[in-house]
Amino acid sequence: MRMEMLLHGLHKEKKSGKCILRVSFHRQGPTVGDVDGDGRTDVVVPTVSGNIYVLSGRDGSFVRPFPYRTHGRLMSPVLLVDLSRREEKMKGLTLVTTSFDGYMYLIDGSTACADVVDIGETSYSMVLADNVDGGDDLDLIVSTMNGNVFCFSTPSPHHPLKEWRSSNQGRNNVASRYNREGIYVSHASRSFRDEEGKHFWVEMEIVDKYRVPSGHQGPYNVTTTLLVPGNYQGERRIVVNQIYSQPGKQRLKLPTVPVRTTGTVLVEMVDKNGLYFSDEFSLTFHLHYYKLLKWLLVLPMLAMFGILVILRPQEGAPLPSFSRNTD
Ligand SMILES: [Ca+2]
Ligand SMILES: [Ca+2]
Repeated sequence: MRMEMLLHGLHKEKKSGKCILRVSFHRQGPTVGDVDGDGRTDVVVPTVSGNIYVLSGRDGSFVRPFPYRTHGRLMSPVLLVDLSRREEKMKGLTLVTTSFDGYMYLIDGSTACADVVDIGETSYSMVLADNVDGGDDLDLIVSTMNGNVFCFSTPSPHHPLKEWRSSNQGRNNVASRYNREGIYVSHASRSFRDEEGKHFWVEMEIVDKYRVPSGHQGPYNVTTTLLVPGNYQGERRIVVNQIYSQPGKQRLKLPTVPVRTTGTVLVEMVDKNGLYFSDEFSLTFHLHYYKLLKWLLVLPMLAMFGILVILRPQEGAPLPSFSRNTD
């Protein structure tokens, strides 16, 4: 595919029989994913004139029925996210973007049918995806020029690879990771917990769905870092570096820190093309000891209260008197 589409000015020109699309970019760049769900990579290009083009990654031809036309400028990359519901077969991706007409568009990649949300504000930043309010559904985050941050819940279940937390996903990746390529920490490992032993396990999975002819994108250079905040006086960064040749599940042993603190485990992966992927989760160390202290205080109080209730004086009984009986 000709990368001349990254140049300025929106022109279509015929050069040696190839159609070259030139679009104007300011902040908005292309994003990559299988938009229509046919198994082939597509490139999504928003333009200042308000059009969203989808180009075939194989030959740069237009993927129909795109382009989709919004009624305002598009000033940010288009988020590509799988919004299929639970138990629903994934058909393609949903294109999510804000336009300067004040709407947020959710465009189905296979049909180009859109749902719009009236925000009434404009935005220069990409719509992001993450699970911010807990639960297990994916949320969409829109920040606007008026200074508002909107969070929209979706009916789609959350998966770490569906997250899109910054426009370049940490470094240099503009491709949708879910069902494509990435690394994530398993649900059991990432659930919030306290670690007390000498070591703990991190279970992660390297996903690589690239097929023939490109084949797998390995070897995968995986760096796992345990970050602890300043109150820990030992070695602040515990780093384990490993190179895997195949995708799949991996387990890794990390040492716990000897003090009561919080920590974050950051898993980073660089594939053979230098593309960067990351995932992270937080946990605590030795907090149960602290919880025990709480019970040490509360249990005697509860016991005393119970004794007082059982041994309370019968109603109508005279108060004990310590005055001398003079009769
Ligand atoms: Ca496709
Ligand atoms: Ca959520």
